[in-house]
Amino acid sequence: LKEWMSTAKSDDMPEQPIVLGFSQLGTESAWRMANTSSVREAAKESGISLVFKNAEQSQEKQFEAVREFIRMKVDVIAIAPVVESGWEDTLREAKLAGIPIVILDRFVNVEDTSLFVTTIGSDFHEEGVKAGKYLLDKMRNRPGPIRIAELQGTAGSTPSIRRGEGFRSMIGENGDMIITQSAPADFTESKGKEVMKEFLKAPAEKRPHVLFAHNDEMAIGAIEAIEEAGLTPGKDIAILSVDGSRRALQLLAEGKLDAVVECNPLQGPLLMQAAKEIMAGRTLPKRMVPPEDIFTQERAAKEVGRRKF
Ligand code: GZL
Repeated sequence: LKEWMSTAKSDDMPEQPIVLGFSQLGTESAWRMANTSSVREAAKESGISLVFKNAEQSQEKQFEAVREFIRMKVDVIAIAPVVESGWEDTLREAKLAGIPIVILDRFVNVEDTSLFVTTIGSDFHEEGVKAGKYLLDKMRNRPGPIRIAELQGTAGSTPSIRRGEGFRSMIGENGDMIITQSAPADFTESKGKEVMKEFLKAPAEKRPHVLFAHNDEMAIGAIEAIEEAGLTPGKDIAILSVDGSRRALQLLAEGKLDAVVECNPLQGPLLMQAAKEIMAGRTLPKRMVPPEDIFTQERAAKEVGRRKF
């Protein structure tokens, strides 16, 4: 009877919830806040116990968070890495502790890809290509030279590197389109405004015809700078952005933005599924990419109400 009780007890006992340690990189944009909400909600729905740490854009704080998760002996660690480089040692510590790692959103640049189980995130190069394709199409009948300003995201981050590459791969061949000004603005509204103000100090004949902003916050900051300079966004300067937040879709409907490339933040369910599969001992694909679109002015009014962030 005693033995039966012990097996019966263990069968009936509710499984220990999976403990997932998540190092989120910051709170810099609506996209990031939606990404955090998606992870929190999906953890709750999945019965996964989430230990959440916000690194406020500091890679050092992300290293500390991973070390804390190792001390806590969590089951799985997820990281949204603020920049791609410098991750080998931290990931190796987790591997040596026998804790599997999922890379979320942005990527890590490591030789040994066995240091993480899978990456869940957008194809940022394709997002840049979409922006470039849209611009080529919009400008096809306009005589060159067309001067382009670019607000890059956080220097060294995957979306900033790859969106820039994708965009250039499209407009590079077209000699009429020249990126005359380009600088990082950290994916924030305030920095986007500050850097755009600098761009607009150029003499009128050097002023950009087009702005490519690597996310909505920087585009919104740039619009403020453009209007404060007495110029009309969407008329004097055509603006392309990435993410697809409600604020951006509203500006798209008002004609202040020309196109917004979608970048999907709702990765929570995919992350929880990955954690469960890892704990069940199943192997996962090395890469999982959410579906994404591009929004133009024609569709803006209809789409703005559907945005979840
Ligand atoms: C992209 C994500 C970027 C968003 C920005 O997946 O890493 O970081 O485009 C956010 O809004 O700051």
